[in-house]
Amino acid sequence: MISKVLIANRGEIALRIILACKELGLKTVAVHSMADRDALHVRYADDDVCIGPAASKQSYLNMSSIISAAEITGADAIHPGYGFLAENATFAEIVGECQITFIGPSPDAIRRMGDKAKARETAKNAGVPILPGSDGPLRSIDEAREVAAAIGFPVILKASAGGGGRGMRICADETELQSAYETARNEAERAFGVADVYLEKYLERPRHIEIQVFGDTHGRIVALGERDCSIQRRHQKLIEESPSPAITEEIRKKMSAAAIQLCEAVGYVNAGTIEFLFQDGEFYFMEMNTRIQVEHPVTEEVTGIDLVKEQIRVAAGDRLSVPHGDFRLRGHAMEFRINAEDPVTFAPHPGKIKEFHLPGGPGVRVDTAAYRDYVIPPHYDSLIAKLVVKGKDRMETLARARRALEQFIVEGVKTSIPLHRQIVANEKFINGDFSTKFMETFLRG
Ligand code: MV4
Repeated sequence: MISKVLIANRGEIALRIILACKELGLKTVAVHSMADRDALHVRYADDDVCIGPAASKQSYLNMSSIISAAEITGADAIHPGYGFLAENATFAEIVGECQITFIGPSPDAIRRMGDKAKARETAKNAGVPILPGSDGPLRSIDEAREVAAAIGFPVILKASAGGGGRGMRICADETELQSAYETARNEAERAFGVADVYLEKYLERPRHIEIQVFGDTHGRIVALGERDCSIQRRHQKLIEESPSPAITEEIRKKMSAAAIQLCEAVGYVNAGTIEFLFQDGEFYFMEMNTRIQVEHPVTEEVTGIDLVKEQIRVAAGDRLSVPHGDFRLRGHAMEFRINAEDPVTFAPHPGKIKEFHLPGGPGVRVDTAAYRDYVIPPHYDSLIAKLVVKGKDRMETLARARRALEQFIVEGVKTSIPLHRQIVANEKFINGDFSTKFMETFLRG
């Protein structure tokens, strides 16, 4: 069904997808910008095509260049990875119209979930718990005031077209709401071209817990456990783990059932993630991501499923390979995102990697496309490696994480490794006692 896959991405995820293709016996095509000529994904692919200048807009976001590259090389499928065009419904649509298989969900599913206010409504109609708030986007400041008065402060304004924290405003009272309403709309308009915002009850110390889901074209949908992604800074995840130290098997079952209900309501196909906020024993739908995520290896390590190979098989029309019957997570896994950034200011720190030594040994996996003497270009995100550690339980995983972080050597650029070393020594983190507020407190303390 599929014989040659074009990877419309770069960095570690492009490499990760190439590895999956190789295991499936498929040919690969790398596309790259002028800044990425020496990138590993270009070296490992069977074919490669330069699709434009360094700037993402002119290369990795350039739909016509990418489609042309597929046509020229005879690729019959495109894997978008994460970021760039992964959640662009128009791109998925064009790929399909060109008789190329898009390795991901339908354009319709991407569109329905891309609008966060609409996704909230879809979740509500599917019987998935949501936080009290507005029905769809707010029509006026008066409606915002009415809804807030009905549910009580604090509330949070979120951009319908947003996600990942941009265009959000927390409001403690009516005065704050009054000024935040216009600011949030302006910010949303500037960032996404759509001013719509919606309103929800604001939770003070939730955990971010997400369920990995997978659907095939034969109508089967499975939930593959959760990832706890509460350790974030400025809406960038730093550490993810599975299982979550915060939830019971009962909550896991309920969250998984809710995630499956939502997927069934939209006929979801391929890999997806349903994000929930969890606080005081209750969970609430937040948003859905219609892509493979950065943190997918955490789920791979506790389920034994190769999610990227599964994406390709499902896109080719195969049934999910996940066995029917009782599903259980095995052991524990954690991912540490290694970014080339200043550990204090978190500013990106591109440049040449002068020394690069990866940790290894039992339970250690590193997904990376970096190497010694590699020059990190300044044009893209700062992720240079994902350290993924697993063990029989959380304590063994933490012990392995500690020694792997000690073993990990990167010189020439500043990285988040020293920060991770500090976090894995923190008592609250060790005890699994944290919320999305963890990093704020941690960095102040
Ligand atoms: C929230 C919330 C509290 N209450 N929504 C942040 C990213 C975006 N996806 C949604 N986010 C939040 N939404 C309600 N109703 C708190 C956050 C939030 C957060 C969530 C996950 C991880 C880190 C965070 C940091 C600040 C705020």
